[in-house]
Amino acid sequence: MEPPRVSSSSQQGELPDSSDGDLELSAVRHQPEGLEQLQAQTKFTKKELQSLYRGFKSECPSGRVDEETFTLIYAQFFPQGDASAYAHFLFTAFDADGSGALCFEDFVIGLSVLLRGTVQEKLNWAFNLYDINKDGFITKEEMLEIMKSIYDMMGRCTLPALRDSAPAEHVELFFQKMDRNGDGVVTFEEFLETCQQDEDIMSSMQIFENTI
Ligand SMILES: [Ca+2]
Ligand SMILES: [Ca+2]
Ligand SMILES: [Ca+2]
Repeated sequence: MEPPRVSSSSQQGELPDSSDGDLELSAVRHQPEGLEQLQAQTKFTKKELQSLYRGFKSECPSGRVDEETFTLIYAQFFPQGDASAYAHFLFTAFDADGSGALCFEDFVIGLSVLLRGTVQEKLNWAFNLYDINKDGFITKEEMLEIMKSIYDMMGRCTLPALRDSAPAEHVELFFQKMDRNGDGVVTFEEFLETCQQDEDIMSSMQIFENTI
């Protein structure tokens, strides 16, 4: 593959230095136009983006992470449980363009929301994660799948009081609060309104944040 040379770009001089020729070529191929755009799309500075990019490329020289690799990496953080189901939902949420692979942009755009986003942006991201079929509504079935995957991932030993019914109870509680008009589904408006008014839910969102 022929790396396009963007010799006229003044940004080229600011690319991360690297003794690894391959990495440098990839950086040249990837960064010049992407970097400006990513600065606009995220809340990271150019320096932060460059540093994130170096980390990404050293972990993932191809510049793409498929779901299998993502799951393997993610599962290492939860050796006591089975993280594969939750990793799938996370992968889908990060893969905003639905390409089936995570590129650097997918990662930093997601990370920017999760680390630097406003409450509303974070909640929007969470809603999208819970809305498995992306139709704009969270159903009980979707919420149950997510809850089960989180409980599976945590493993039984870390939550000693855990019972088999716990995910379903968690979902019932969630719906009692969230489904404000009682039609059986939760819209983003309901989700947002409830979360912003309810400190319990905001703190239970920690479960979610801690598992990212
Ligand atoms: Ca993608
Ligand atoms: Ca849905
Ligand atoms: Ca509703």
